Amino acid sequence: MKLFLNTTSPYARIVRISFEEKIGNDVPGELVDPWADAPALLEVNTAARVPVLVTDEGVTLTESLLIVLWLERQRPGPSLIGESATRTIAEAGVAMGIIDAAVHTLIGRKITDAGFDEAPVGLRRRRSMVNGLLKLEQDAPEFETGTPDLAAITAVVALDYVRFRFPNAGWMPPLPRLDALQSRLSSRPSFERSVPRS
Ligand SMILES: N[C@@H](CCC(=O)N[C@@H](CS)C(=O)NCC(=O)O)C(=O)O
Repeated sequence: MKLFLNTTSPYARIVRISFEEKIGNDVPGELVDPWADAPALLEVNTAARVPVLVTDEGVTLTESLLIVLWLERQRPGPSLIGESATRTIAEAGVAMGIIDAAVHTLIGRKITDAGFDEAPVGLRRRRSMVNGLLKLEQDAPEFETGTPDLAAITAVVALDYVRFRFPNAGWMPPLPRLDALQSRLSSRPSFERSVPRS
């Protein structure tokens, strides 16, 4: 089994954390730069994006949440779905909206580096980040002990990624409840090992 990843992708981080929480180890990884069109990555993903999981049978799986779905089927315990599947999936959806908006902003800067963030589409993406974070703050995913569920995992991945990509952003609202969740989870090996770094 092998995971194609880079050290900044929040999508790859969700998969890494999910694996480590389930099986107790980081999944073996191959670092690639998705923007460099590495032949090895193009061979396993026509979309040339990370993450990609190559299973022991040699099947390639793409899309972070589909990989987590596959993992959940392969290894039902401990579950990442938590006590209430509806709540977990609803909250994870909000976190994915934040992650997508942040990643799209970075991509927008690649397309037109002239002020993408302040352009109408850039401002929509910023609104998605702020409103998504505020929604999660209002009803923050819970974690006390045991295995964090997908809602808690994606919320912390989203928060860490926005802070990593937009340090000192004046538009970041105060997020005390999300910060408290982040500090409860950040020392777990799965979160610590995968913290975004350039
Ligand atoms: N929906 C995909 C998104 C994956 C994605 O966009 N990955 C980024 C890295 S954060 C990438 O590889 N981008 C390269 C590109 O868009 O060409 C998932 O959930 O896995």
